[in-house]
Amino acid sequence: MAENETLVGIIMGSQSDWGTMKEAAKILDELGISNEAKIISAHRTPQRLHDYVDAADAKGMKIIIAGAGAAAHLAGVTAALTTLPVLGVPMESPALKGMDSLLSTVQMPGGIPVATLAIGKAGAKNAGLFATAIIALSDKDVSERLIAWRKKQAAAIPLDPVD
Ligand code: RP5
Repeated sequence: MAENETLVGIIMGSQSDWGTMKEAAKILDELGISNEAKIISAHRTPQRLHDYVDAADAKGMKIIIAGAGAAAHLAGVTAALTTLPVLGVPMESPALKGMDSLLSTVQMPGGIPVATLAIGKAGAKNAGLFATAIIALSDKDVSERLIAWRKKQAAAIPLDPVD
């Protein structure tokens, strides 16, 4: 792998999605996985999406995490343009609390897969962890870091509830 290679691309439909999508970036940073975040909309900036996916394929990116809300077609259109794994994060949209985002992200036609995570911040965090798990399949150091992260998470959870 080249020194400055970006393994995970995080794309989102709007600046308004960043408060959620930064959870993916945070976990990837914590686990030492190179990543970048860009605002790219399937509807408002379609050419930017095409250009980004073409460049991602060409420069050796491994995974794209796509977060969008409402008529959330970003992950699906991204998946249509590449065979890289695409992880979809539905935003918790104000109008329908993310059900619109969830259904429009998850319900892909057979032949073009998107792995859809939970609505909102939990989904973004888990997308970062899922991307790490994919990379860990072929990188022992990453695998060890992920195992250590899980152990630390478990150790931080108290056994006894407090009032
Ligand atoms: C989607 O529309 C974006 O992903 C965002 O979640 C939603 C609203 O966008 P803004 O109107 O806040 O820019 O495309």
